[in-house]
Amino acid sequence: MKFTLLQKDSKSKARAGEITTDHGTIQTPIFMPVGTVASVKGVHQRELRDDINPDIILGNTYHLYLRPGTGILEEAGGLHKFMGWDRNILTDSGGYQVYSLSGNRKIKEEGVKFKSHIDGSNHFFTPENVMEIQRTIGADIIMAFDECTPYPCDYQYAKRSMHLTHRWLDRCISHLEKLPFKYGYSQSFFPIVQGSTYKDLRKQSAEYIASVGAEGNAIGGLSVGEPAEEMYEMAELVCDILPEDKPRYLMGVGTPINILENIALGVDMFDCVMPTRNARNGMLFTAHGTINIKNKKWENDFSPLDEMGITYVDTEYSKAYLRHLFAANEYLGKQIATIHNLGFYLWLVRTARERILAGDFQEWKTKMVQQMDKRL
Ligand code: PRF
Repeated sequence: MKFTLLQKDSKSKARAGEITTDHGTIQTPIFMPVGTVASVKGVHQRELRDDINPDIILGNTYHLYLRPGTGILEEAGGLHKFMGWDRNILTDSGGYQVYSLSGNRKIKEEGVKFKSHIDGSNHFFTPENVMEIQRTIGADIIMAFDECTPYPCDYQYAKRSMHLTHRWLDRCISHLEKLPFKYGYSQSFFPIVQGSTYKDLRKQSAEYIASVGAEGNAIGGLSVGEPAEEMYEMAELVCDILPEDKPRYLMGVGTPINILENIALGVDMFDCVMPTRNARNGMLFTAHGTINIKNKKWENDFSPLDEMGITYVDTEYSKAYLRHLFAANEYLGKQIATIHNLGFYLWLVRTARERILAGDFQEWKTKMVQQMDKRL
């Protein structure tokens, strides 16, 4: 993997860059649509590629391990072949999903014992077997096995958990060295900064993560319920410590406003279920604020879904039509809303990149944040 920093903004800490892997180039800042179970929910791969056009999507180790399982993925020749996606993929390690989804989890030094959210069966994740699973899934970027602390989290717990995440990181790295790539292309490994909302822990964790010299670095444990200002404060502190010549990935963030604010602090990569999940509930993100398409006020509004026309659904369909599809509980409503939202998120990060390269990112960001902070 190669990361090239193309431009640093003069009025903020925003950066524009390029990551090149064996599956192509990722222009940063980037938003990665979430394809948890080898599917970006509601979007056909062809629409994803041709209409939304992301350079990279995300998959989840936790889900793919439980279903279809590593046997099927290995037999298919890896996740890219299995799902018919030949661009980049990043897999999260399960270090978050195991805490948010599975019941009865038990965290020990050795690893995490958990019950499947699908059938209640017992499983055990360790830094070692999670690296093996991610080798078999075959994503281009794979993540360290960490513990994401909840919010709020008392200082002693956050400190112990951060040290555990660091020890697990050492185990991930030494095990990975013994595991060859499986499918003829390389995989890059990103460690994850933790430390909850404590400045001294965040500093210590960022310094430790930076010291391992990985190809890219991630910030975890944020966007878990803390106020946005606290998230920004932690992200800035960590970005200032992480190496400048490596991509920085803020995990699970966030709203369009969160994304622009964190780009301004030096974050390069984002993922979040919000554009897809909220779409399925009838919430549309636009440059002028959010729309609840189920609202009666759209019943006879025959104007285009979004005048900006970023994706074809924006001009092809009216608000009244989409509202009708949601009222009738038609699958197509969720699909159209998902394409719109992902199109908008990708437009947002692409435009941020253009503005960074053009030198007026800060002015554009201030205007956009103000504009988007509305309910239409
Ligand atoms: N760790 C991992 N994945 C994550 C997170 C984390 O802390 C978060 C936190 N917002 C989202 N996804 N491994």
